[in-house]
Amino acid sequence: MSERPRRRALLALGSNLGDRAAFLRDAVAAIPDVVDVSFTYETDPVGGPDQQPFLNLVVMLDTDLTPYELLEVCRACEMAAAREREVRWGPRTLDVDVLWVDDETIDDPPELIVPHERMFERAFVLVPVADVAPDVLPDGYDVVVAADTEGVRRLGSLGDVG
Ligand code: X6L
Ligand code: MG
Ligand code: MG
Repeated sequence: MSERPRRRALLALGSNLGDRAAFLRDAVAAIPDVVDVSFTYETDPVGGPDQQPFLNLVVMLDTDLTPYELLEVCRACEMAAAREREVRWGPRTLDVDVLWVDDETIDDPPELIVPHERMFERAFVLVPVADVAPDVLPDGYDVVVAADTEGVRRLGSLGDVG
């Protein structure tokens, strides 16, 4: 029998269309094995066309799901939010990305790259990661500076937002 070890995984969630907090809340409720949720941040959009600010957060899972199974979880959440893909990097009701799975590296573009290729570059990811899993951040990374300089504002716990 093959083992299905439980491991820590991090997923990043973002929304900048419609009732942003409701899309995030519904997704967090639907994701299996969630053991921690970062604060929720309002963040200036990075890349893509001119668009509204995002709400971003990160969830931590203790899960035996594989990275590919986690990708399916992400896609199911986006489908449930009726995400439409029109403009590249454009506005979306819900974006869910696999950021990190302990002891896993996967390089299978465009399907799946773990750790996520942009996770160590974007304050809208790094700041909430620091809430739930600061040990995965690059050595010496200064979250406070990143948040101040890159348009990331802490709103509070997801339950209090909206
Ligand atoms: C040069 C080339 C500069 C590419 C930036 C960065 C593209 C990030 C796409 C880039 C570049 C992305 C979110 C967002 C997006 C989000 C906020 C992306 C994909 N998603 N901005 N922009 N939050 N604040 O979740 O991450 S589009
Ligand atoms: Mg994304
Ligand atoms: Mg995505």
